[in-house]
Amino acid sequence: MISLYSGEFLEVSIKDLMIPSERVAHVQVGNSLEHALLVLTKSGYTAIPVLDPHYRLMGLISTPIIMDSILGLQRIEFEQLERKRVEEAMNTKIPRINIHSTLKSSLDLLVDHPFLCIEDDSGIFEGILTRRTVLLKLSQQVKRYNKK
Ligand code: 4BW
Repeated sequence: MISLYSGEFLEVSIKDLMIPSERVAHVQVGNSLEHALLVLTKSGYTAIPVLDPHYRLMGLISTPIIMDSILGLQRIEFEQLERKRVEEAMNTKIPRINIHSTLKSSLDLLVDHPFLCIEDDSGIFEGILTRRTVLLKLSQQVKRYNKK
């Protein structure tokens, strides 16, 4: 049996696992949907954070959200991509975690979300915690345990 209560895993600081904001693809609230689609396509990610000009986390934008927001009754209205702003389409109901929290408080959220956005105490975006990073950490832990 692996004891996940060993402070080595569950008590790991989010700060030590996160992808820092400067390495996270993101868009701003005032950007057009066309720009957001460009960033999503170029980065290869399905969903990315939306920030305000002060680097505060406002929501998430994804390719399915963009496509849905330009879907007309008869056709996809591509001309809307240029007109519509990210803030009109983004998902604002997203889980947020504090930079001072531990992995323990984030595990349940990662079941339903491929990544979690991390904020500091004043709501400034600090980075993301992805499923990949957490699974990688767990895998290292299991290998270490098996060697003992
Ligand atoms: O461009 C990519 N590079 C790498 N190294 N891996 C990628 C890339 N695109 C996809 N992946 C892999 C990752 O394992 O596919 C998984 C699902 O991607 P997603 O969700 O559906 O675009 C990736 O899993 P993950 O690393 O655990 O990341 C989970 C989600 O976190 C991604 C994406 O929405 C977001 N994300 C990850 N790194 C990001 C990011 N968003 C913006 N910038 C980043 N640097």
